[in-house]
Amino acid sequence: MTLESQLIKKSYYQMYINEHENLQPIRVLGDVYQEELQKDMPDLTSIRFAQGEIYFHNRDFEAAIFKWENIVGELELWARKNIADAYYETGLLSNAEDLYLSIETNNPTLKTEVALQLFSLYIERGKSEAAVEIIKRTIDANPDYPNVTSVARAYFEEQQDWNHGIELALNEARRTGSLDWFDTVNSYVNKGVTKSLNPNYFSQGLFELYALDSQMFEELTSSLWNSYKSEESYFTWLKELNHLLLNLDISHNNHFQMLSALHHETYFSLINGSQTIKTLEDLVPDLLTNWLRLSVPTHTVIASAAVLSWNELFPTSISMSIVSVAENLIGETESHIDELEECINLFESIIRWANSQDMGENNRLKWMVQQLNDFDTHHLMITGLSGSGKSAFINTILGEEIQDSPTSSLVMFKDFEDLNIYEITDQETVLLADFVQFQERMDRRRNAMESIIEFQQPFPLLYEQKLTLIETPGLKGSHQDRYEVLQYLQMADSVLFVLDANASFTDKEKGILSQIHELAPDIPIHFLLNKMDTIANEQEAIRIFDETRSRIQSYLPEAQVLPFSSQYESGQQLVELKSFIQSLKDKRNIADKRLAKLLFFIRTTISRLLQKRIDVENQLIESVRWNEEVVMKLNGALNQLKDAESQKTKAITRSYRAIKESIQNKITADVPRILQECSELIKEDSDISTIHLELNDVMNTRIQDYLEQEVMPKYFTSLQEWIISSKEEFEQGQDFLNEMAEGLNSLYGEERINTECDFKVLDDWRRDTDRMTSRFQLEKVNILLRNTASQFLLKSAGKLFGAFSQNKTMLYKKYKDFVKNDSYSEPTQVVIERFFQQFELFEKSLERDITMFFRQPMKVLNEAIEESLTQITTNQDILKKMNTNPEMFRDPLTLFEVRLRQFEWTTIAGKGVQTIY
Ligand SMILES: Nc1nc2c(ncn2[C@@H]2O[C@H](COP(=O)(O)OP(=O)(O)OP(=O)(O)O)[C@@H](O)[C@H]2O)c(=O)[nH]1
Ligand SMILES: [Mg+2]
Repeated sequence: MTLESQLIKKSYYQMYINEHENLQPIRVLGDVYQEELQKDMPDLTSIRFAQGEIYFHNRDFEAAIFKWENIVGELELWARKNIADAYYETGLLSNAEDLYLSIETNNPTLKTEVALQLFSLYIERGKSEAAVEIIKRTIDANPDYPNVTSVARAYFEEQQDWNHGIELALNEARRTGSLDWFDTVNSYVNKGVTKSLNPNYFSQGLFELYALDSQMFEELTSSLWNSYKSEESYFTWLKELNHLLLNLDISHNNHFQMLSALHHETYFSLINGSQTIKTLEDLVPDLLTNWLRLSVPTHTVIASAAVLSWNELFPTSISMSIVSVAENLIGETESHIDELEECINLFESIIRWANSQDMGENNRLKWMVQQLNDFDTHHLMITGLSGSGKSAFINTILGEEIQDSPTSSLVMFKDFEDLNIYEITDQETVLLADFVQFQERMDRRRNAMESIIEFQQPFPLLYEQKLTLIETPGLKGSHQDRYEVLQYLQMADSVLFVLDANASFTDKEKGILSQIHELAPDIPIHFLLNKMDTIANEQEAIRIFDETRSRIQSYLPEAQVLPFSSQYESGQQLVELKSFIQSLKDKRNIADKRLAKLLFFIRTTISRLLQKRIDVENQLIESVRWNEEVVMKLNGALNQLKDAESQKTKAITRSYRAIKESIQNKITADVPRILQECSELIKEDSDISTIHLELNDVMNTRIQDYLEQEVMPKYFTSLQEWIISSKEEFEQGQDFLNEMAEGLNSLYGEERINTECDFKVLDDWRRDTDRMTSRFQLEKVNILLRNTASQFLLKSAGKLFGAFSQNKTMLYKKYKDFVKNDSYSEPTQVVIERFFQQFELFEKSLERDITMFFRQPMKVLNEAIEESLTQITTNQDILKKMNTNPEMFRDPLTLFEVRLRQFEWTTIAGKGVQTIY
């Protein structure tokens, strides 16, 4: 044992014991002590030090401290450490700490021992920061010292101090190259405690690990990959990883199963449409390069296909050498994927995405893909010119009168245990109630090509022949066929073209056939020479058949021709038909061909969606333009309406005022006369002193009578006339508005603007005028008793008259003159005022009433303007969004195309199956 380890273990005293093993150590040292004392210059230091150890071991700490206290020289610092240990043991932690800290030494062992003691002490005292600090310092200074790193690791793990734990593990792994430490790192990663670290934290370590052990490298890299998957730093990780892998020398002998699978999975999730191309451009080329470099055999084809398809859509993004590796590998290697399933997945993800983009309504397409995915039956499409007898043929072979009128939409006949008839449109699949409903649908001509009928029923022949029939409406021989009937061509595995024996294989039919061939060169076409019964005799029939067949075969050498008549009931015909059907069925692998068709549908779907997007944008632009036009017109209409309203208000109120004025004029003319006429009542014997009072009463009565009997009826009649003329005004206004609404509605294409005015206003007026003119009571007017100067004079005169009767005659005359000649302008005014008083409110509300009349159209126009304006802003917003981020839409479609190309590479290029464009 070295001196240092003795000091560490406090077994320094052993060197005194050696030959005295039988004696008590304390005794042995006691003897040595006595011996030393005998010397001239005794040195008791080492003995005291050793004695201290023994007391310490015997837990006599006080004695131990006493022994160690005065030690100087080489052992002094160890002695101080031991004293601190003793304090530690007795629980005097603070004293212990102070002492440990006071030890300043360059001896690494002592330093480390002190540090380890302090570390434990800090832990015990709960000073975790200090504990971490001291242990880290110790690891830095002396990592190889026994237990230092393991103590630290245990502590960090116990404290769940993962950051320090990882730091320690990774540093130690790198420092020592020990796989155990790498394994520790791996276990931390799997625990999920490294997620928050920047991915580049591990790069150098991984790089070094690769050189040490590629299996461990794969394991740790995969763990890290999985741990970063749902983190924000995921893309940073992928970049870091790309970079790392590119810098490694990876040979094909390495089988990185996990990494290959992760590349596979990551690549597909990256291109699922949720990322922009811009983001992917930075990542995918390197990811694919690395994938191909480390792919395991089961992934080789798909990785190669991924490289090739990505490189096709983003040329030069992947290095030439990798592309040519991919080209070589793809031809040589067997693909291990279930292409069909993947293909259906791709199709479904496109449809899902389309739905999420409000581009749904793909039900018909979905149905078609479903049909293609059913490999159990051969799809025979029966087509031909209208009236060639397709339906009759189908009726004959199915043994039922299913159709008797021209066929209006595509019908698929399938053998099934029950009768189910579905109508499939872009929006939905509807189960038709019964056969009658089916026939109704078939009779309906309009838009029939927009829907498909699936007719399920037990059909023994179809069951036996494993056949599904697709009947098309008659072809027209025009370019329209291509967009209507022939859009479904890819549903067919082969085509049976029905000819009428009376006019077979005409130029029109040849035209159609070349269209079919152009659209689907891969689909075999055969012929049914129908209506053979109509040919006069057998010889002629044979001639026609031979001639037609040779004409057909000179055009389509592979085509077969079968003579047929739905009029024949012979079993022979059916037997021939069955063997004919048998021979139609293509021998080639149906799955491969259907796959090509599915890829065709996916390609069409992608381009349709792109087109749809353009259509949407154009519709939005058009809608904005249209709404702007509408707003302009509506504003014009609104202004006209306002003009009409103010013009009508003016006209109606003016004519009302005119009536009022004429009545006023009448009263102004009549009342003074009536009053003047009252002068007749003044007689010579009238009591001059009271006559004015009597006169005043009479005058009021006469005016009352006048107003009630003469003015009011006249006023009433005028008002009725006025209402009639107002009605005319209103009707005129209504006519004008109706015309305006018609113009606007033709713009809308529907009865959108209703400008019905509120004629109830007139009823209200009628009722009000009736009520107001039915009775009138004039509040008494002070005509002769007014306080004007002349009145006053009269009154005083009255008093005088009484006193001086001799002047009576003269005064009477004068008074009479006065009554007869007075202008009565003031009382007349009062009468007018009182008369019109009750009409005041009515007059005042006229304007408001007229506004009420126009209220509805006003409201309708304002609402329509508001609606159009809202639509303009909404659409402009959508357009703006579409145009600021066009890649949001285009990118996913581009990525779908990448995936499509990939399948084409894996399936078609690999197997020599033709692509359909
Ligand atoms: N004599 C005779 N008449 C037939 C034969 N097949 C069909 N027809 C008649 O030809 C006419 C048209 O027959 P369909 O079966 O409706 O013809 P289609 O090709 O289905 O017509 P579209 O649905 O309009 O394209 C009907 O009047 C049938 O009765 C046949 O083999 N012999
Ligand atoms: Mg038909």
